[in-house]
Amino acid sequence: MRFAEPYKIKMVEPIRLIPRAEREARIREAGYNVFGLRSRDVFVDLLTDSGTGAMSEEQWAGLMRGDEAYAGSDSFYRLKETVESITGYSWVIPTHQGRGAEQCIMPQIVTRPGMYVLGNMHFDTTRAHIQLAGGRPVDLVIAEASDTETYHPFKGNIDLQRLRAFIVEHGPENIGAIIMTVTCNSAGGQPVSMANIRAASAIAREFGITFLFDTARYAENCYFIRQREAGYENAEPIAIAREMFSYGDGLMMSAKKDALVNIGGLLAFKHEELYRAAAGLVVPFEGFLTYGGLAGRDVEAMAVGLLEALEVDYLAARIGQVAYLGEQLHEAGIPIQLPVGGHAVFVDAAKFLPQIPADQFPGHALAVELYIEGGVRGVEVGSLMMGRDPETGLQLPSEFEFLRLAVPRRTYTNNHMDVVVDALKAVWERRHAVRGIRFVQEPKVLRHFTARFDWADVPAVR
Ligand code: P61
Repeated sequence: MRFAEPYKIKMVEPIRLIPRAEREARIREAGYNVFGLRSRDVFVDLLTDSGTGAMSEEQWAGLMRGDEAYAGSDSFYRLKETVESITGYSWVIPTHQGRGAEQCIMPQIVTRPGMYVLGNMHFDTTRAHIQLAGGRPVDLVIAEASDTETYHPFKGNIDLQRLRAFIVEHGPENIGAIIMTVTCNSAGGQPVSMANIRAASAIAREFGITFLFDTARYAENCYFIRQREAGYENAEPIAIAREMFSYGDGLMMSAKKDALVNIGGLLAFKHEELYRAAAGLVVPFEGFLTYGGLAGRDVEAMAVGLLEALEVDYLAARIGQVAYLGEQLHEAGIPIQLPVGGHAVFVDAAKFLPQIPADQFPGHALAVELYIEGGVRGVEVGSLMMGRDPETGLQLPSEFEFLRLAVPRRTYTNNHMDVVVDALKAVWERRHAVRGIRFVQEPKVLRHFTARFDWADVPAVR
C-alpha cells in the first residue's frame, strides 16, 4: 500500500496566484527582495520552514490550557517534563525564539573577546550572536558538504581532524564551545551522524570544552540516523534523541521548526552551572525563567509539538514530501544538493546560473526569477546571506550559492510541490538569459532582510 500523511485537514487558508504582470510589479516595488513581498502576493511560500507550519488539534487545545501565570506556570512544568523526557536535560528555559536563546547563552560561552566558537556550520543568527559577544565563529563541516553532486549520507558532519587540529593550534582555552547544528541548515538541511556526534563530543571532553547542540531540526536529524546509520533501523526517534543529547552539555533551539509552533525557543542544560549563567541574561532580555518572552499558551503548544515531531509517521511524511520535491527537480536535470535535506531542497544556483558571479548573487537572482515565474517564494543561502567581514568590510567567501526551497511542516500538498517544480523548470529553460543582481541599498547587519536591489545590468541613477 502507498504511504499517506498521518493526518487530515480541518481548516484551510486561501491562497491565490496573482497574474504575472502583477508579480513583476510587486517584486520591483519590493526592491527585488523577497523579504519585502506581502505574503498575499505569494502563491507557494517556501521562504522558510520556521514558524510557518500547521499546528495540530492537540496543540490548539493546548492554547486553551495555557497557564498565563507570570511565575511557576503549569505550562512551563509540562514543557520542562517533556524536554527532560527527550533530552535528559533538567535545566530548561523557554525563550521567545532561537535567537533569544542565542543572545542569552553566547556571552556565557565567549567569556573573552576573540574566543572561537567551533561548529559544523553555524546558522547566520548564531554567527551574528557569536560576533556580538565578541567571539569568532568557525565552520568545520566536512569537505563533501560543498560538493553538491556527490552523495554522502551525513553531509552535516563536522570534520573531526580539522576540529582537533584547530583546538591544538589555537589552544583549548581559546575555544568557547563546540556547537553541533542538527540538521545542518546552511549545508542543505544535511544530517549529522551519531558516530560523528559521539566522536566530536569525546574531543570536547578531552580538551574540557563545552559541547552544545543547535537543535532547531533535531527530530529530522534523528529520523535520518534511523534511516541511514547502522544499528538504529528499529530505534524510536525519541531513543535516538536521548542518546544524542547524552553526548552534550546543553542545547539552544528555535522551536519554530521541530517543536511545530509558530513562535518559541528553548534553552536546556545538563548541569546547573550553565543554566545559572544563561538565566542571568534571560530575565532582563526575555522575561522570567518560566515564560521567557512567550505567552503561557505558546509554551503549552511547544510542549505538545515537541513530542508530535518525533512520531515516525509524521517524520516519514515530512521528509518524504521534501524528497518528493527534490527528486522531481533532480530528474529534470536541475542541480540540487544531494541527497535532499530534511526541511528544504537547496538548488545549486552557482551551477544553475554559471554566468552570474558570486558578488551578483546567483541564488538571489534565481529567487527573484522563481517568484516572477510562478509566484513561488524561496530564499538565497549564499554570499548574500553570508555578508561582509565586520572587520575588513569585504564580502565573505561563501562555500555555496543556494536557492533554498524550505517546506513548511504539515502545510502544503504534493500538488503545491508540483507547481514549484513546473515554475523552476520554466526558469531552467530560460536560464541563459537570467541576469545578476546588485545592491541599491545595503544595511550593515543581516543585510539580506532589508536590502534593496536592482538587476546588475541596469545602471545606477546618479
Ligand atoms: C530559517 F533568512 N532559521 O532557516 P529563530 N538556528 C538554526 C536556524 O535555522 C535558525 C535559528 C537558529 C530560519 C529563520 C531565519 O536570516 C535568517 O527562531 C539552525 O529564527 O530566531 C533559524 O532561530 C534562529 C531565516 C533566520 C533567515 C534568519 O529560515
